Amino acid sequence: MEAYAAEFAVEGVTFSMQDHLMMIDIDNAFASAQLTTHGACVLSFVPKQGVSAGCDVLWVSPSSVYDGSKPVRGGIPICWPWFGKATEDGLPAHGFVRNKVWHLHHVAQTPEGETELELRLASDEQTLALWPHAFQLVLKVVVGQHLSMSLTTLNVNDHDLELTEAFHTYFQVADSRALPVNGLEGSTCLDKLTFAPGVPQTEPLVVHPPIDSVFASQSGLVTIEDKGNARRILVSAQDSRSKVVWNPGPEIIKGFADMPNDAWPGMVCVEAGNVLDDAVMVPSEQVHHLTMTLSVESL
Ligand code: TA6
Repeated sequence: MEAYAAEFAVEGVTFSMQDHLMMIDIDNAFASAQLTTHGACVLSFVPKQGVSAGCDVLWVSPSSVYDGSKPVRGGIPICWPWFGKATEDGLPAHGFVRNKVWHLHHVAQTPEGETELELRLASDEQTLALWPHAFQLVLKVVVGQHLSMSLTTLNVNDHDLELTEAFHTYFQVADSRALPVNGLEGSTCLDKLTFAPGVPQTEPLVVHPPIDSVFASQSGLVTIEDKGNARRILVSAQDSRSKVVWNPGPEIIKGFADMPNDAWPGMVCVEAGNVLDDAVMVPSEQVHHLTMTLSVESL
């Protein structure tokens, strides 16, 4: 922590420890934000202007664990190089990079007063034991009026890489019951709770927890109508062909030790990525970028 503080003496950027995790706090003219190097997870984004001033866009569970044994429950965990359950027993769900400590490579203030950060992770003995491919990952985060994130996968192998991935974003909402999520129309909805065959999504989604659905072949803007906070959250993603919407509801949440039983109405996950059949093929020596921007406007 001291080494980072000495290396990155950038205005409005401070470092601290929460239990075993290193926290990076950002405070600039546009917003405050928090990241942890554990999983390169953005944990908070609070705009300073507009309808969302002072109100976090992201949700973090009050019973999250910060001992490094598992990802923090909330914020924007990175699922990579697979999304969801692993195909082999004994491998972690949602890949392994959300549970690795990333290296902070760069922090700077832009001429406009935004704060940009870059975190990196490369394959090592432990990751090669879980997934036998070398890789380099770069996460760029820009904290400004909007929160922008870009995850770059560099395939350093002499073979192609197939992967699935997602920014598994937990949004804070006033009430997730009957919450409209717009923009999923035209995609194919695959219900992971019923395993029913995919059906075309013809209407704006009305979230009735529990929900755990993949929206395949969806690459457009998605908006969350957070009526109780009088705000619309915009999720804009590039090179993302899938979205996932998740809320455990009152029963499934009881199986999560790191979420209070009554937490489900205050959150919803809307995840941008490439999952299931929307898997990405990264050719040898090539890069792939998954990019997402979160912004907020008045309803
Ligand atoms: O994205 C939805 C989902 O895959 C759900 O099935 C649910 O289990 C959730 O993610 C949380 O997964 P985690 O591995 O973080 O407990």
